[in-house]
Amino acid sequence: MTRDPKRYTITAALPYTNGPVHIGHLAGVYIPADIYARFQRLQGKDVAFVCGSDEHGVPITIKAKKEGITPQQVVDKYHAIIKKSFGDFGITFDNYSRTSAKIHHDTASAFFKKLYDEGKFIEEVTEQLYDAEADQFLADRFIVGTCPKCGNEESYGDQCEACGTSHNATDLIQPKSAITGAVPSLKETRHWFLPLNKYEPFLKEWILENHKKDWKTNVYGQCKSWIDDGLRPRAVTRDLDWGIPVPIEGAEGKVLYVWFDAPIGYISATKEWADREGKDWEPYWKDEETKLLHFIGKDNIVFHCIIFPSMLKADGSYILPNNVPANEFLNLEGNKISTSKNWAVWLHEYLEDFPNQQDVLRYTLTANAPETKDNDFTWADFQARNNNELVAIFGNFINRVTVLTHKYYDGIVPEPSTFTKIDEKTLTKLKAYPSVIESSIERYRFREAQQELMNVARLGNKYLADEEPWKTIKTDEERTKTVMFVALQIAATLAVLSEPFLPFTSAKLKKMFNFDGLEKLPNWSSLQEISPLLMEMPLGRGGLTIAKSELLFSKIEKEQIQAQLDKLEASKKANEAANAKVEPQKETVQFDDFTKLDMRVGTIIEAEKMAKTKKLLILKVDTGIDVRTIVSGIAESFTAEEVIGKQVAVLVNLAPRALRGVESEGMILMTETPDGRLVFMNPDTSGVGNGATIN
Ligand code: B3M
Ligand code: ZN
Repeated sequence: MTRDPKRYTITAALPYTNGPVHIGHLAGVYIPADIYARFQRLQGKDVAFVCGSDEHGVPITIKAKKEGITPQQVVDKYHAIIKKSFGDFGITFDNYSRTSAKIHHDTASAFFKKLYDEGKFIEEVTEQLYDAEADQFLADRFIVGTCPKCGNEESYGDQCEACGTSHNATDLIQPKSAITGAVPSLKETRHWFLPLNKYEPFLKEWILENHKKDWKTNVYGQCKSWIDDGLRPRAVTRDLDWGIPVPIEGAEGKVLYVWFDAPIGYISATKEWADREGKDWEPYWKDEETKLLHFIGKDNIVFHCIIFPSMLKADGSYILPNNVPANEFLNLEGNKISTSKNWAVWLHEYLEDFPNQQDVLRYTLTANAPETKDNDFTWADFQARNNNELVAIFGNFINRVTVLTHKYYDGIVPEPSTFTKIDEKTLTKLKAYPSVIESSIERYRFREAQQELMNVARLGNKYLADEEPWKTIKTDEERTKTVMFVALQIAATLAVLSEPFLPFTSAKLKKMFNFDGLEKLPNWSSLQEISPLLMEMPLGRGGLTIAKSELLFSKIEKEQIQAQLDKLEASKKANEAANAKVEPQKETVQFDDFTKLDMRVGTIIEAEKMAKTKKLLILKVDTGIDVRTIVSGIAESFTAEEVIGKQVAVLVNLAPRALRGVESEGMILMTETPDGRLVFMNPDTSGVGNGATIN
């Protein structure tokens, strides 16, 4: 694109609707996309910023099975949570849609149908694993078996999580259906494939030749390696009962592959928005003067750079993305963020613990954005960024300016007199920032852009420290007015420039500076053209009144950070417990065998450690039948004093046996925590007397 685009279509990856969103999503995709969209709007550009919930695909059906609800119930639940989180964090989608919406089903079906009618697919019958018991073909995630590489017995069909290798489901040793446990068989099934190999010449020219310079190296590198490896036809349909039905005859029980329908979701979301706004959606997808951008995470590169563009090309009426600024991954405290392991900072939970502090998280995530490599989020860094940067630099500057303006001038912006060299230099520097930040944003370097924003606040702090209005006020009133005027220019500029990064703070600042009362509202471009800002404003000259400073940022204490670390530790523990190896089930017993066991409720009335042993306690237990001696191997988990008075479950008809010379007449039933601590099997037995039978 050589000249200024006429409009922008900005897409952000559609999150899978099988869980809430966390900081990794925000840092990798939604914050950079939002900064970009806000920035363009601030310049008066025509923007369609679209996203929506990705509600199809196997992970959703798995989640539904796990929770015993329908896939629709799963997506309804998480769509609402995700949508709210985005709103809460100020992600300014023009439309947040969902792929279960009718408009999307229609759009995706029509897209498929057109390619089908034009003969763009190849049809092929292949053999796939089939679960006869469940009467369904098994998606990769529904097959478990032994990994041929490392021997992990719980490898998935497509990938082994233990050693990380990806393989074909048919490579697994002893594959089993995750649905019924049955051994799957191979069965023929018909599917439609997009022959990616045919698009190789196009992709080579479009990416390898034309986008070598302007695409990020991580994105370009992945594309190149895919293309160099040679592209093969890719199935765009699946045997599944959740998704968009394949809209042709003879395809019953088949749906569009989720990665075929999801990117079309960007188009449906644009249509839905255009309908609502009374606009025409087509120029946003079909006019060459539109700049189309996909913001995604690195695991989605192939879909957005190879497959979706080939689909668009196959259709022939669409434009192609101008850029796909994919980010790497954000880790959390040194470990990979994981929804299933609950190793994450969930956005809705963050807001419960840090209400109204969206900008602190936005700021930290941008400062640490995984733009060129994976990065780590730590709570210590979060605290430091807040306390040392937002509070100490940004907040401090604004606070000093507004407090002094109120103290000296009752909040009215003073008229400046003559500018000194330093004033001129400072204002010249200030004037340069909008284009410096703009250049970083236009190259998708959001960390750098935000650093420059902070440099504006630093410029202000340095100016105040050097010019010391709190000293000159005693000796030179005219000079003080000029200094405060210049400092206010910097503060007002911050109000505008911070909008893409710290939208909540920016809104507070604009309110404080009464921008609403200005005849001509300052925007990004005006900062470069007409500056100093307020000087050009009628109200500025006439004495614009500013409000008293609102608290922008407050210090985060170490207790708050510790609480977050404790929360993570707890989820690590819970996760370990959940993953503890479960003993395989023993051989079947008949009911008669079971009824031979006589188990009773009893109470431990005496206990003493058996001399010269580590594990054994000698207990006297009131079984309701009698009081008897039981020797129990629990001394590593309990002291004798602790167990006295405990009501427990006892197997009373176990043949007596002597342990270290003491005859034991029964057994106390116990279980064990994952870290080996014994626990009594005495769920709530209040009101139950000794001797009550357990069965
Ligand atoms: N649902 C995958 C993901 O969240 C995904 C993106 C779709 S974008 C069209 O990684
Ligand atoms: Zn493996």
